[in-house]
Amino acid sequence: MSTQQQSDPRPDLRNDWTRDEVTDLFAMPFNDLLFAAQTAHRRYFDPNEVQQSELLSIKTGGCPEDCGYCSQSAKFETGLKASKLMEVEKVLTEARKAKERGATRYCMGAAWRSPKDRDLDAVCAMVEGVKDMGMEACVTLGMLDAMQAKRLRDAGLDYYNHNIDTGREYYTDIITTRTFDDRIDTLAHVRDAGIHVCSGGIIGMGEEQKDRADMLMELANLPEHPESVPINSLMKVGGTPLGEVDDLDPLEFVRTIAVAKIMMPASMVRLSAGREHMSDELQALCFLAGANSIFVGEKLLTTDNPGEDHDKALLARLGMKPMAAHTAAPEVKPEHIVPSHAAE
Ligand code: SAM
Ligand code: DTB
Ligand code: SF4
Repeated sequence: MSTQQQSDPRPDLRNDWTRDEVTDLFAMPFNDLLFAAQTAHRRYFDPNEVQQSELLSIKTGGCPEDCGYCSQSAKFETGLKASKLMEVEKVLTEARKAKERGATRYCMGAAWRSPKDRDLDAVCAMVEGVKDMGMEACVTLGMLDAMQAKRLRDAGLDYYNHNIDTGREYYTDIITTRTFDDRIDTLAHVRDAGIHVCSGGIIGMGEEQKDRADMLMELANLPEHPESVPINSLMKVGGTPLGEVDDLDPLEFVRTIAVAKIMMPASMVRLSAGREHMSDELQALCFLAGANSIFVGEKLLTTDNPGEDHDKALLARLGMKPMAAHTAAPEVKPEHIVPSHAAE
């Protein structure tokens, strides 16, 4: 056997998923699906570790986009008070508190369609300040062009969050002010600049299972898998078009996490928005399905999150520990390296 054959350590990272294959994953018996997802997860990660990020809305509300789920769109009456971009020092004071609470990554979100150049100066200063504290920095600012992505990279940005939100076909039911391909273009600029990609979507927006399958297929078939895949459960916001949508079966949410992990096993799958309304038992199932990253703290951007005390107790009950900060892609664990022909 040649060294070449033996040394392909990540034969399960595919970018050629078909809709039929993903449909078949969703159709698996629940126990088989969770077993497959947990097995895939253990090839790359310690199953008892969870990465913790904290979020801050650095520019809230008044957004010109019409994302049908969002409290911050100026198109809907949600009762949210809009505010302008926070001062750099105020953001860094909040970041310091997050670090003391145990966050290893600080994520700053702005309700923009895309950032203006003078705003980007301030955001770059925030990124530099967060990095100086020894945390990873993540921002989500809307659409970026290639130059803006390079500026953020030069400031030391580790991750850029930009969600595709749902499948390509359902996208136009949710957002009309930009296209699905606009999102894909920004992801390419982020990747080309050398920033880690954080991209996922929202479950429970009235979509069908095929839309969830399409969303995961789009993410997994990008030239490289996003390093971080946030799966949000819709936080229903009164006044938005999705404020009264029917609840989705929570086990279907778990299924979506499991399918994401099987398709993108080396990626961190983030159990994102919606934990506030989930039981501890449901969250435990999400971890079993391969989620290994959460947002901590009392607030997400504008909606509630379980808070420090509850999360500490939950992780203690599950014997889970915080993951140390690291930005490199995980290597497959040595005991799991298989000759490439064995994966065919
Ligand atoms: N304006 C930027 C953008 O859209 O890319 C950044 C901020 S935006 C609030 C970040 C992401 O949060 C969205 O892409 C969406 O996936 C998620 N999100 C927003 N509102 C949500 C809600 N009500 N429930 C669940 N996820 C939500
Ligand atoms: C992501 O996928 N989820 C986070 C983060 N990326 C920026 C945001 C969730 C927002 C939930 C609604 C709110 O708090 O406004
Ligand atoms: Fe604006 Fe982002 Fe909310 Fe869409 S999700 S309305 S782009 S803040």
